[in-house]
Amino acid sequence: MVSALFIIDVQNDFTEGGALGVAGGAAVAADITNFLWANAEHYCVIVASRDWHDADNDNGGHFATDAEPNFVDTWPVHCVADTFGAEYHPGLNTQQIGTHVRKGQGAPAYSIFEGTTDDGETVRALLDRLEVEHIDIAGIATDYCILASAMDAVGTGRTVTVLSDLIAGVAPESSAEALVTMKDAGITLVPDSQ
Ligand code: VGL
Repeated sequence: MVSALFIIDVQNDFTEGGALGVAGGAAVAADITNFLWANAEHYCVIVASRDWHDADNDNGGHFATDAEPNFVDTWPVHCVADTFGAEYHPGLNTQQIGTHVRKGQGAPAYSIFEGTTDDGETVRALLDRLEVEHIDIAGIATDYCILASAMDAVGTGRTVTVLSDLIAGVAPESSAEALVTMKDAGITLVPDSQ
């Protein structure tokens, strides 16, 4: 089986102390690094995404500028391109990441499939070119970018597994709902606590 690993948005702003810090984010970075030591060789490609928003606009209403963020579809300013908050968390070892995807320039982009690689390729084209059959997914945030990326991944007709020990969510309730939604869509959770 030809498998890819997606590492979603393990960035300073999505970890503790960041603009949109998610509890458990730093642990996810460290745990993915450990996972990579043991498992990186099983993947034909390891793809990591970063939210990469514009500094000079509200990114299509994604940043709450006139009101308080609702933490559902408006957010504090986060992951502005070329800032510390947009960098990968230092606990994530990026050595084995072969492909870097950036998304969200001027618009909300929860799914890795909305981004492009440093070579300008879409994620869909990359997967097709490498004849990827299966995708494992880890990272942040369970209830937003993991959910959107996993649903798009399964929508390409591939089998998808969310590594549920290697994810962290914005809110407990929406994260639990996201796991159910993913499972209902035929996505495998490993381990499966649902
Ligand atoms: C995300 C909220 C806003 C995520 C991105 O990475 O899940 N969440 N932007």
